[in-house]
Amino acid sequence: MAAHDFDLVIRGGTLASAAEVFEADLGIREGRIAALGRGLGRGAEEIDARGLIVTPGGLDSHCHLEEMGQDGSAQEESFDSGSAAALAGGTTSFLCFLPQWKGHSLAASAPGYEARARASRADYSFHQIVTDPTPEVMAREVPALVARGIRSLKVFLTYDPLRLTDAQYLEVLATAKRLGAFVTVHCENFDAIGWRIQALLKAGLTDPLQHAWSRPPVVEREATHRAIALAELVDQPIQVFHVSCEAAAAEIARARARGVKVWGETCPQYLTLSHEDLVGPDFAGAKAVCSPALREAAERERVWARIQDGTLDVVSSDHCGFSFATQKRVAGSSAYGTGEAASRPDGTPAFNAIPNGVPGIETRLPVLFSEGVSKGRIDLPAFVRLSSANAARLFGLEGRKGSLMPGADADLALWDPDAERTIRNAELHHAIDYTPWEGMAVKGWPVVTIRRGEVAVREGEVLARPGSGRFLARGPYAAAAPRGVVPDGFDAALA
Ligand code: DUC
Ligand code: ZN
Ligand code: ZN
Repeated sequence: MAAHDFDLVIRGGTLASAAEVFEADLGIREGRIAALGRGLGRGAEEIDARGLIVTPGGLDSHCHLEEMGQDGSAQEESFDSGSAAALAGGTTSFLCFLPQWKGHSLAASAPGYEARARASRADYSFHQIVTDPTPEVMAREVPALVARGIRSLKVFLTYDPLRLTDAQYLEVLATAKRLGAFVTVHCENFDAIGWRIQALLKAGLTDPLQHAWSRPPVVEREATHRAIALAELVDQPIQVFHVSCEAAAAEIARARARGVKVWGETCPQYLTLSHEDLVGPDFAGAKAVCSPALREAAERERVWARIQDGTLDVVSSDHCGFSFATQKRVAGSSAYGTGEAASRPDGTPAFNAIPNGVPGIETRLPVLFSEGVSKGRIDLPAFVRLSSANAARLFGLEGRKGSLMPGADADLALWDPDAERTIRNAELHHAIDYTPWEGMAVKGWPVVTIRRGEVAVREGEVLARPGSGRFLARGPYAAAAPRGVVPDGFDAALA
């Protein structure tokens, strides 16, 4: 008889799944959850979880790591540092992006990117960005990608070198439908933003705050409406990325009420930051430049309300690694900026040329736990749905990630709900020189992170080795399947 029943037992914790909260021990064998129950048998290793809350490890379904620019440069956040930060913040797996550059095949766009990702300490998969949906890319490269288990595409309706026309977006939707792939969409109106930028620059308004003025909620609402309408026309499921405002969320809610398969994601920055973070001495507002832009302070509670009513059901980080001392200060240093690289007399970029994005892969869950669970806006099952379970369902990882059911990967975060911490960049594990949440007091912190049954982080010390993360191949799944409703019964995608 074996000397022990399990490799690891998490004993005496409060378990929180996507559906319920209960007291139980959790037994792990060979990296998977093997049993839940009271008084489980012995483990070769045991963790005393009394007083702790045990949730599935986070799945961050939208983060930018070591993303390569067209000139071959890579974002400062490496897979090694970014995955260490993810694990330290209770996130055990993530989805990031394979780029495509206009005029280039998928294969030629990011040579070596998948090899770089093998340095990850957390499990990972990719969304494929499509910027140039040529017949060759759509007919040969995307099917080959899906066959390899990369089953989600990302498209942009803005950013000059990335955006698709409506005709191209329709092509991507139709291809995804034929292949059973999922589509995620960045929704902002490119021409409207360009028009506002020119007028702001002409008026001499160049500060980081004007980034928000250049792309107000109506610009996001219009593109969200259009993205959904065209997806409805094709009958292709989509997720609207990083919803920042009620007006865009309302478009999603209306479409869902019609039965359209559309989902909405938001990020901690839209729940906690505002225009006020875009203002400050010494160009500090650039730290909070992201797109969609931060909104007026009152908008945050409206976004929370859309979380509470289920319209927005995933909270991702949209982590972007642009350090303040380096890339944030270099005009046009990223494709995630709009318009010519205009600089100001002091050398800092005008608002439109600041690289867009904030780092948040490590703080995503502590901020969501503190502002959500500790402040009573959401309960623990909602926290689990928002932080992992819903993303697992939408991206083909259901039953493997975001679950406490026997058979799921033993990815867990053990939360001390009473821990009071102040977020300090100096204590984070990412490679970026700032956090927009510097000085924020949070209540609740993940004190242990377990990835596939191994203790990956204990009290802030990252134990998981670079290269120990695994690629997550994804097969066909229900959320990506069309619902079978097309206008007049004529399916143009299959004709
Ligand atoms: N928005 C950001 O803020 N950064 C990266 C890309 C994006 O869409
Ligand atoms: Zn985006
Ligand atoms: Zn993004």
